[in-house]
Amino acid sequence: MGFCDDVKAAVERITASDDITIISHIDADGIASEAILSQAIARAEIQHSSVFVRQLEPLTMSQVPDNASLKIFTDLGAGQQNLLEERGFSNEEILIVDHHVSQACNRNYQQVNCLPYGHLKMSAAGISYLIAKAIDPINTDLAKTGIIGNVGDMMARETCGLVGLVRDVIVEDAVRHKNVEVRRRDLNCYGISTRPLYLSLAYNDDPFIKGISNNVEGAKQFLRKIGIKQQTDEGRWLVWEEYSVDDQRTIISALAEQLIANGEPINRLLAETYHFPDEPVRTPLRNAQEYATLLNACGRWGRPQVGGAILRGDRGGSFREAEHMLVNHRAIIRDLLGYIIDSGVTKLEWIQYLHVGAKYPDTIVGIGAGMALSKLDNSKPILIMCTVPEDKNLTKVSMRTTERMVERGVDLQKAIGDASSKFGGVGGGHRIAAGAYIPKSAEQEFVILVNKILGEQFGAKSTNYR
Ligand SMILES: [Mn+2]
Repeated sequence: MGFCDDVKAAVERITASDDITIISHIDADGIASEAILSQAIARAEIQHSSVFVRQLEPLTMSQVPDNASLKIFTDLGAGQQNLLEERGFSNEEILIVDHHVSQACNRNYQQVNCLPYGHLKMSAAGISYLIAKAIDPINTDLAKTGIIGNVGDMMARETCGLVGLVRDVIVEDAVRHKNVEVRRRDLNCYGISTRPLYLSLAYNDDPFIKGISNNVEGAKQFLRKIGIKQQTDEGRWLVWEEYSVDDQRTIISALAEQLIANGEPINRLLAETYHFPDEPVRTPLRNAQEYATLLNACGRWGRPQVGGAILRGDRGGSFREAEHMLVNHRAIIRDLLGYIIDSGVTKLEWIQYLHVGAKYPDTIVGIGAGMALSKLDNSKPILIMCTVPEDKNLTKVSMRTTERMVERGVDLQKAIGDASSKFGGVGGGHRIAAGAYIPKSAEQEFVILVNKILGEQFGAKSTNYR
């Protein structure tokens, strides 16, 4: 059995089903995977519905419906098969479409996973596309979405372009379908459709170009010096994709010279990029990288369905909503930061905590917690709770501390993991930043337990520390 056989077997399962539930992840790859599979399934006239989850763990499993449908897990599931087993799912109910490492499990759930076959540079959207195409060749229009998912999952980053099966099959299908244009030797730089060129260059540090990377004024001067027009006659800043091929060549050679002058390699200056000629110019929809960022913004704000609607062609309300989430990202975090400072935290002996309710999405709360810590007493780790929109019985907990506290023995991943397991939850993260889902009814007990564990961690390292 090879990877292709697994794809074929999945197609047989799907086309033999009369009701399907897709359970997918809320990042760009998960949103793209869901969009590809659900469109292919809809075109095959099979009844279906979709659920998005932030992660698959004991307390979020209840979002997976308990019905007779075939459950297709995309971009997740491979590493959580014991959870599916605990939930009592039989082999007949489950199909896993994933590119993450598999977890050993007593039940042998059917899976399409590229990883064991050595396809390391393929994301779940890539596998989903191969399945969609095998369901019906009419689905090659979805190759574009497959590319967005793969690029969103960083499959093109290391190799400066997509490689392997994704390059040979999905990109080629998309080019034949004419909704994707490949530029083989384009500038390896983010923001080519929406950012003024000098900002694109200044914000880019791969490769790091001395005098330009992290140097907004330097980037502007560099373009001026080589005689590149930066603004339209009306004063609007030009973006990379608006420049003529000649101008682009001039800029790339000048950048290469700059790298060589500094004794730096030029191998990462160019990359293969994926452009979408059928999308409106100067929008994030024009290239795979920025499109994926837009989808990630939707997921981060708890609105993956908005990203899905855009992938299905909505250029009205959904696109405007996604752009708002993308553009106002910083403003909303600032707002959250202000809210944390204004409402104030409750201090216990070893931690400080706050509940922000439903005011902010749980995906943002961790970022706000980290920023708030720099404005508060940072000798105590901060713990922030918020409600989970999909499940009113759940609370999301985020914790942050500083490098100095980690040196003193603080391990938030362990603290939050140990504490949440007492209440049936699972914690994850790192020593310096961690999060968990807990039952809403356990909030107070949880906070007290985390405080106690943190006290032990501080105590174990230095009994004198106060
Ligand atoms: Mn993925």
